[in-house]
Amino acid sequence: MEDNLETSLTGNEKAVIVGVLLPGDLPEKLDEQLTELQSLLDTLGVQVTGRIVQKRQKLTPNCYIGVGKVQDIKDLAASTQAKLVVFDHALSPPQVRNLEEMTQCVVLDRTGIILEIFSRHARTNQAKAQVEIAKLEYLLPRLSGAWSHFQRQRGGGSLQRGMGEKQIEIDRRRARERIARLQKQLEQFRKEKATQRKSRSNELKVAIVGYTNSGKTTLMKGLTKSQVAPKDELFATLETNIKTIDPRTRPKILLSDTVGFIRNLPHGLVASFRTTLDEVNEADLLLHVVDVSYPHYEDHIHVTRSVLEEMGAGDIPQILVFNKVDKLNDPILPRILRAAYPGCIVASAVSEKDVLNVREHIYAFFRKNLLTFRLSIPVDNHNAQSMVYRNCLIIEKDYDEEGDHVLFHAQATRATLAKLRNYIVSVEDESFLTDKVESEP
Ligand SMILES: Nc1nc2c(ncn2[C@@H]2O[C@H](COP(=O)(O)OP(=O)(O)OP(=O)(O)O)[C@@H](O)[C@H]2O)c(=O)[nH]1
Ligand SMILES: [Mg+2]
Repeated sequence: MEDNLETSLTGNEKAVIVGVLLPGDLPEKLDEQLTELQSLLDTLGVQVTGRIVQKRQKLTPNCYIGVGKVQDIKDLAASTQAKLVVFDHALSPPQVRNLEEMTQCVVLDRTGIILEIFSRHARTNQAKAQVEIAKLEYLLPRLSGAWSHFQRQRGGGSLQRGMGEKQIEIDRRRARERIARLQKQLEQFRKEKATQRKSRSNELKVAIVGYTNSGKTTLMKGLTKSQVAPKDELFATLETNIKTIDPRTRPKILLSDTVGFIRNLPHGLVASFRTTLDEVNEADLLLHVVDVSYPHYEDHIHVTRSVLEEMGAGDIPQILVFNKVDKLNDPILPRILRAAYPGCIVASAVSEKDVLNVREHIYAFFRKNLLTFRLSIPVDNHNAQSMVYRNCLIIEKDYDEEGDHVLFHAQATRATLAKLRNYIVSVEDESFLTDKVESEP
């Protein structure tokens, strides 16, 4: 089955990219979007040999753009030896078929390209299953031979049209069966992850989110000093990576880096990446990283916010981190940003000083949300004491006069305090976070 659906590009292809300017669209914006499409293709190793832009009043259902323009595409592709034509918009399966016939090229749309990148970058079984589902769902209605003829073409055969109706039916059925199997597998992963998350319920969780390539992994690396390699590629990270921000803090603060977002992220992908994105949904705080060196960064903010909304994570508190300021060298910009987005951080993820500042903001956020309290725990209750050592920031430890109770003055989240409720002596209003940490005896 998978062989029939194999769409992987070899990496040496040349492509012509196509964008459509509709009434009300700004030409510069389309230009930026095509540049983004070009970097998506670049990530796949596909070389773009030319761009075609058409102004249109409306899109035509049969081949999306005008017939004259299709001829231009065909000529440009032929003169630059491009075998691929990539549209910035989503195309319907019949449109792809018509366009392929007319241009004698393999026609792909943006969704297909994004899926291809995801599929190349998937490393864990979970990510692989998630991508495969999205890809199969995308390909199902397109199983008319368009993709498999690409295979044949790559194999050196001539450009043939279609495969037998019967074969298509068989392939569709097999695709559906495979999707069902993969979904079952994912459900199992989800359950395992939910159990893992439960065991971390006393910890504070920060998820780093943002547009792809905004610098999430770089910031994660700086904040945790871990060796997660950032890459100048779109969708370099597909799995969730979780690390403690500083192993000494109590409660522990866990940081997770995850898959980036993009304009028109295929819906199938958002749905199948639910397991990965669960980490975001359960975070106490989101660090929303924005690449401010991109001229239309506001669009990226908007896209990220709407994907978060779609995932049901729109209400989680967010700190905006305007990243890559070092690339701009604009002394006024930080002030403008702070005025326009109160509470934001302006930073460069490659500057140690800036990363420390981000960390301070995270601590400050939680400081506001921690409770300070006094506990009295029987000396022989090792379970409760160990919970205090693991999950609370201990300000002071003492013994009562008889020496049969340990007295803690400490801070923790509401969830932790709820678990220690039997030992509470008092809860204070004001709270503060210190770096003083006592280690477990
Ligand atoms: N100059 C500069 N480059 C940065 C900064 N932050 C990240 N980069 C670079 O930007 C590129 C993308 O960074 P990543 O950290 O991989 O971005 P990401 O958001 O994790 O990307 P995906 O996982 O692909 O969604 C890398 O080449 C980084 O070295 C910064 O503050 N300044
Ligand atoms: Mg990343």
